[in-house]
Amino acid sequence: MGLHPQAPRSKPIVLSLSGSDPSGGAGMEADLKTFQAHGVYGMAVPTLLTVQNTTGVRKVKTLEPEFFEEQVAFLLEDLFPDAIKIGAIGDRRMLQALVRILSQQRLQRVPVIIDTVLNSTSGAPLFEMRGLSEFIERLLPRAAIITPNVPEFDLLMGKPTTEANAPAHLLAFGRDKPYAILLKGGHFPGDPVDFLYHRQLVRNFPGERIDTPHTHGTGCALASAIAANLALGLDVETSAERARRYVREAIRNHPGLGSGRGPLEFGAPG
Ligand code: PXL
Repeated sequence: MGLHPQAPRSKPIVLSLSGSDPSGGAGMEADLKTFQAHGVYGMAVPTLLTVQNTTGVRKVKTLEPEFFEEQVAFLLEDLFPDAIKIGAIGDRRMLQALVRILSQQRLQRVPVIIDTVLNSTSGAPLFEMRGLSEFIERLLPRAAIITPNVPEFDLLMGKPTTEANAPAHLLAFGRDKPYAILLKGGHFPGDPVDFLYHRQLVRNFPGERIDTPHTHGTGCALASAIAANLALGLDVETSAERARRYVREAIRNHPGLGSGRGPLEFGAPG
C-alpha cells in the first residue's frame, strides 16, 4: 500500500529508457523536456552516459544492466507508465535487460516507442553492431512504433533505401512486423519526405528542409513527442503527425546555443 493510496491520477506518465546527453539537447534530457512540454509526467532511467557537447559525442559509457533493471523495477512498483520511450541502448547486455523488462506481463499493454539509435549524428556508436540481429528479433517486436532514419533503416533492412523505393521497402519489411515504422527522410536529398508504415499501408509526409545547424536531438524529441501523444490517448498516426509538427517548430525556434549542432526549443506543442 502506498503512502497516499487515494491520490488522484492527474496526468499521464511517460518513461524514457535512453542515454544521457549532459548538454541537454539529446537523449533522456531532451526526452524529459519534450514530455514536460506536452503536459505529461516524465521519468527516466539512463542506459548509458556520454561525454558530449553540441560539437559531438567524445565517449560513451554503458551503465550496469543489473542496476538499471533494479531502478526500473522499483520505479514500476510505484509509478506506472502510460508509454515507454527507448533510445540509445549501448550494448547487448543492456539490450537483454530491456527485453527482460518489456516481457513482464504487467507491461504488455503499455505502448513502447523505439528510436532505433545506432550511431550518434557525430558518428559515435551508441549500440554495438554485433547485437543488431538480437535488437531486430527480440526488442523491436515489442514496439508499437519505431522511428529509424535512413541509415538506420538501411541496417534493419539490409539494403539501401531511396525516396523512390521507400514505400516498397517499408511494405516488404513491415509485412510480418507488429509495429508501425516512421522512416525519417532527413537523409534523402532535397526537401525530405517522411514515410509512415502502419497496418500494411504507407503514407508520406512531405517536409521542407530547414537550413540550420540547430538539429541536435531531433530524433529524440520526435520519438518522445510520439510517446507523449500516445500516452495522452492519441492513435499512432495522429501521434506521428503531431510529433513531426512539434519537431519542425522546435527546430524553427531553436535558441541558438552552442558552437556545434545546437539544441531545439522545447516549446509547447502548437
Ligand atoms: O540523437 C541520438 C542520440 C541519442 N541519445 C543520446 C545521444 C544521441 C546523439 O548524440 O547522445 C544519449
